[in-house]
Amino acid sequence: MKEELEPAAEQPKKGADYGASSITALEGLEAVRKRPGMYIGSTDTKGLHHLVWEVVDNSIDEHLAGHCSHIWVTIHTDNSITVRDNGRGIPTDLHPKLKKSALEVVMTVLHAGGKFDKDSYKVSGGLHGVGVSCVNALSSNLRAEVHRDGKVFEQEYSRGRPLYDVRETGTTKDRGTIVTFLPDTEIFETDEYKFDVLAHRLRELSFLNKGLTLQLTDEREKDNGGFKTENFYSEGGLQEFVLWLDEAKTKLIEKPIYITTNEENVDVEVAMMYNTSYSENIISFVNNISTRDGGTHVSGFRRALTREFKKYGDDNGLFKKINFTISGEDFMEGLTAVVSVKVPEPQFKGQTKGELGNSEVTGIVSRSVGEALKIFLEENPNQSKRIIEKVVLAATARNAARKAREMVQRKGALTGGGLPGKLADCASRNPEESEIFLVEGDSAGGTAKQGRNRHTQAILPLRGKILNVEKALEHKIYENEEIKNIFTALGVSVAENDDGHRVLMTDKLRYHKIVIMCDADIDGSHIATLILTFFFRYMRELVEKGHVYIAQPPLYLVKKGKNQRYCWNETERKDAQLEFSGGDEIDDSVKVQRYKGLGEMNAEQLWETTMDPEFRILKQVTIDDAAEADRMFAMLMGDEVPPRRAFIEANAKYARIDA
Ligand code: 0RA
Repeated sequence: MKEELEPAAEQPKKGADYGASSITALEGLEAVRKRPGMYIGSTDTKGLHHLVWEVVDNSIDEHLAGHCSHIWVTIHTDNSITVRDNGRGIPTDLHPKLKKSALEVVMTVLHAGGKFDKDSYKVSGGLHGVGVSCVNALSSNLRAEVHRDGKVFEQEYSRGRPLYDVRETGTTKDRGTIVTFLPDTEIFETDEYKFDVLAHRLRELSFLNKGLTLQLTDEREKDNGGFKTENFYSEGGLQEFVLWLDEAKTKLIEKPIYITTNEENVDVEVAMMYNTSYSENIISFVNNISTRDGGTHVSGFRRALTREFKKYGDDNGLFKKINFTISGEDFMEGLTAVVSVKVPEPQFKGQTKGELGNSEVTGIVSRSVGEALKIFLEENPNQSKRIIEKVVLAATARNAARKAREMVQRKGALTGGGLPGKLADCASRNPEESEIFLVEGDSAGGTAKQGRNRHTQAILPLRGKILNVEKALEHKIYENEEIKNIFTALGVSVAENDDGHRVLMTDKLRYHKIVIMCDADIDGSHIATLILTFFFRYMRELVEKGHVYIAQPPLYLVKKGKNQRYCWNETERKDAQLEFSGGDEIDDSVKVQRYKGLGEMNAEQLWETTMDPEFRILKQVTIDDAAEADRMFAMLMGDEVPPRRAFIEANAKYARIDA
């Protein structure tokens, strides 16, 4: 989960005619600069990173066409980026109609990139794929260098306009394309590249394109004498992807079930793994692009999985003892799968275009997965039994959970919608203006009750550490006092549809802002993480809709004479201390109060700093990458200790421990 909002990407219309004049090219690039959001989604940090993916996508296409084995990405100190590949190099010969170097055309005409090479199997970039010319238009400076036919060529551009004609600068034994660009600060709200964001996607690309080496270097950071560098390479492709996703989970079967086929020009690659957890984690890609809402490829996968395991269980009498139905969802508990298809002409559906629409893909995936599963089931009777036993357990647990839920929900209804006794509700009945603070501990809860705006702010104190839902069976969750209180206070309930899928009923949600408010110490962070784990696993929809926030209480109060200021970090504290001592040296008799607990503030202070909508800082919780979030929650809250230890050791340097 991240704390950023991501607007839906709008897609440009398929662009300029290839025979168009150079005037049209400039107009095209002007259009990109006028409405950048239309082309790259947004001009925030997401759009900034998108520029890198546009260029990398072209190199990946070279890999898919069988001509490129390495891609190097470098972040320079000025936040410019270089993407280098060892592909064929962008052609530099004269374009017959435009009388210009093909390189210049690729760099200055919208959507020109792939049109030189119609026969090659070009599939990447289905969703973005607006072309490297967009990156050029949105860069204050871009330099392209091509190594091809033993020669080096170059051209530079400013905001998309060539600074000189393509020129030959020397000879070379290499092959490939080098693009260096500096994002235009007139366009982008931020210019800072994040190593982790780039690393995450490059790792994903290495799993999706086995055999391709991707290297990321950050010249802003020194590491062991050199620059910080990470290499991504996967021999096993999706098999290694699922093992990486499941790093913190306990395996139920020995190794991933792996499927690759090609039918009707559609490449299907699937890897799946069962673990002992209770969650399902299916992620999917079309032409290397994540389809977060699934689509026909995922439907085909689910259909085959349910069909083959159900048949196997029935044929071998493994469902005999149970007196309730097994539903589709039960086969997905503890399943981690990556479904990746390469489709020549993908159709993306849905508001955020995150869903594959091509109907022919359902049958293709269903057939290939079905056949592979038949073979697995035949050849691995012991592991197959283990999976079916897990399915039966999931069905049993689902029935127990339903009973527990019905009990709780009926009771709630009988006591007249009975809100929890601990809840100090707000007066407003308009969810849009109403907020609920989930507060760590009764004492801070008391302070918050005194300090709040009674009209719009409700307070629900939570007792100490809530249940770790990562390790608990579902019915335990509905029986847990604190969690029951959260459900009833929010007015949210759970129902089950025909295939056993749990659906969160949010139409009666009583507050549009749900604010987690914990102490600024280690225990507080732990409690916030427990609450977030609960929301991620059981109320994910509320997170996805942007209803969940984390309050940010101040860490310090700096006082001198009549001056006093709340500070949220070290820099602010030092600045305040310096300012109050007249801009000279820090005067240590300057009083600094360190807040660790919410309880150290009185009601007025808590209101002023943390609850007052005019002044407070709230962090909105969003899910940037569900698979990454799943991995992280399993790592932090799950059964396996060694991965957690490794994670803590690797990240200890970022932690600040002050007693
Ligand atoms: C057009 C045609 C060909 C390759 C490329 C573009 C190309 C573009 C980029 C962008 C980054 N790296 C790239 N590598 C190649 C085909 C060239 C041929 O047929 O030889």
